[in-house]
Amino acid sequence: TSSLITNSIVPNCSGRKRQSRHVLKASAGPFSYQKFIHFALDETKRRTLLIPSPLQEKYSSLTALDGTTELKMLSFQAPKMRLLRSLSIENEAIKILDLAVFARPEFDAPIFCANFFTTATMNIIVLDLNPLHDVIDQRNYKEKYFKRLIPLGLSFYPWGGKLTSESLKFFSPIVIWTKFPPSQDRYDCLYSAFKEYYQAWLELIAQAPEEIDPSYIKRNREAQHKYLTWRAEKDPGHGILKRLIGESHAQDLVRNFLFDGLDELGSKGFLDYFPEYRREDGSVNEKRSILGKSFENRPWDARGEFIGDDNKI
Ligand code: BLA
Repeated sequence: TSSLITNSIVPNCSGRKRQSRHVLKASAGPFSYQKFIHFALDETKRRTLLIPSPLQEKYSSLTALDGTTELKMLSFQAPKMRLLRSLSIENEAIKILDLAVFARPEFDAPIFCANFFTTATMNIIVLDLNPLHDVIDQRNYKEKYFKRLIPLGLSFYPWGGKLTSESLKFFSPIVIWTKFPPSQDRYDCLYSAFKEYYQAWLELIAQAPEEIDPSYIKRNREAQHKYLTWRAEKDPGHGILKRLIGESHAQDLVRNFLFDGLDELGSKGFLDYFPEYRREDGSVNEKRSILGKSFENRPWDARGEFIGDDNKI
């Protein structure tokens, strides 16, 4: 593995900039997301009874069409957790982690979401507690879960730039949406942030009261179903999965593993939730965005107030 030495300004995790002579690994080589998964599982087991999900039997590992890349799947459930699942894909050239935890619909807790895509030249990072309900217009939901977490979101990460506007509705004021070139410092910071966000999420779910009003439970179920429907149809990772394991395996993995619950939590289809994607012949527009890309800069201020253009979402 060759490495190149550069002089760059590297932010540390606390947000202060410092000058450092920095070693950039020229390949995605020794770095791995496995310890992120281990951390999440260990911490969850410390706090609740985690048992394997029925999905585990069917989804455990898969070898890609190239004959070498392994896809590893883990899935669990717990008294308050409908599904904790991770997909990791690692080879010499790429490292991918998709880890999410969905509460049972009796809880309106956010969805833990870690999506990391790493190549030899670039990292595409989303780390968030995706809100189940609107945090732009529904003040009370934002206050309930995010008010005390706002300081968590003030880490150094520069905003990753324009993104499909639809995605923003699924993000919280503390979202870490960023891109960066390979750097050990940044991986270390990312691991710290992951640990903090995961602990914060575990605390939220531990404290979340169980809803007994059927209309609230229904609302939570529908919100989760809409989220699953969006991601099962439009998640940016799909293209890569198709290339790795072929169209039909990718479809199955996405619909029945990553975003499991589509068939149980609701019966609406993609176009019911996102009618703007309807084409004249009634099919779903394949574009990844109808609203277009926007938000060049972070649309949340340091107090967690939305400062983006509402018309864009
Ligand atoms: C890019 N991934 C992105 C982008 C976002 C996300 C916002 C920027 C491109 C855009 O959509 O405008 C992630 N988007 C999310 C998440 C949500 C969302 C988490 O709406 C949740 C609601 N990324 C992965 C995995 C792979 C992956 C598992 O998490 C591969 C298997 C790849 N993401 C990936 C790639 C890009 C990307 C290749 C860049 C390609 C592109 O912009 O289309």
